[in-house]
Amino acid sequence: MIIIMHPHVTDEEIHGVETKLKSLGLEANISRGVERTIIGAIGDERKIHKESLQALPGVDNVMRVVKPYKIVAREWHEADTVIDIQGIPIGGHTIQVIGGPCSVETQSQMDFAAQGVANAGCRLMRGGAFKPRTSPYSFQGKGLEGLKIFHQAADKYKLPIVTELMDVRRLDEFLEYGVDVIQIGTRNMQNFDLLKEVGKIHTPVILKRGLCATLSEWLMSAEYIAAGGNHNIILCERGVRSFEKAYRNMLDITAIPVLKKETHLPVIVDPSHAVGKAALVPALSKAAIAAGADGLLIEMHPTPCEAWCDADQALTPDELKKLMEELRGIAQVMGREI
Ligand SMILES: [Mn+2]
Repeated sequence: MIIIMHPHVTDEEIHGVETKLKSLGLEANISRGVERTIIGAIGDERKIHKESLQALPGVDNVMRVVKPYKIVAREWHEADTVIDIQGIPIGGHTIQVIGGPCSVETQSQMDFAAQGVANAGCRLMRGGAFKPRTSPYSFQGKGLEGLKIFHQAADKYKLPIVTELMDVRRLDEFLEYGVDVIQIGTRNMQNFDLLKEVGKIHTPVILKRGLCATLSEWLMSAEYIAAGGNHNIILCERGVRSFEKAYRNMLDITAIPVLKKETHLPVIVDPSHAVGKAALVPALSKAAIAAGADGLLIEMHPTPCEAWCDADQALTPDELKKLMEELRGIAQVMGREI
């Protein structure tokens, strides 16, 4: 059961609902979003009479949500959620492409990358300062210095920055350095402590799908963030592990329309990490838009063959620009724009 409160609810009204639930032997999970406060009733729901809660001050609606994920479920929120990132909407009519290198390397590399991203018509930029690498001997990222370099490059073109948070102890620094979108990577999709912490802030979060995660597990992870009060969640399909060796991962295109049915959250696709080869990125990007994705996360490097990380899958600035032009055609067919 979820209790959706009025937009301008008072603390007293929230407390009233909490008290009522407690008197019925249930616990209340209070999720204070920017726009809405949603109270989840935890416990034996059979004791609750919907009407008695509905009548409480401040209550907008009471719903029984059958799904294990509630706040992120389409069941209670029919309309698509549109997330605002420094004035750039994700999840609405316009498809957003987030471009940039795998990792932050040097100031000039990031300057050229930002120029390429802006020139291609992308409105957000990606780049990793803290890198989750399979081998401990691989390059681990530039760390906080990388965030500074990233901002300096992206600010020139007013591109909000997207970067991965791996360690909960870095969250304050991420906020201090003005990270616009926090990415939770595939390996951390079920790092519940991390999810709970990003649930306490309101910075938008891109939650990537785990390597072997089912859609239900993924949505439960999103629910962890939402339950804490952060409703600004963007799901990112990035390929799942399969038996196939010809490419890096298998992009689950089917996940896009299924997620669109299950959740009101925006769904974006990362074709670069899915396929792992630059030449195949355009085909997957087009397929993703055609299947209903709200955006793409694409790796682009000023000189891919010199990239310190994921060199095989990065597009050149020219290739990104060409792809953006092709994607505009697909978006138009879909009744959308880029
Ligand atoms: Mn990468």
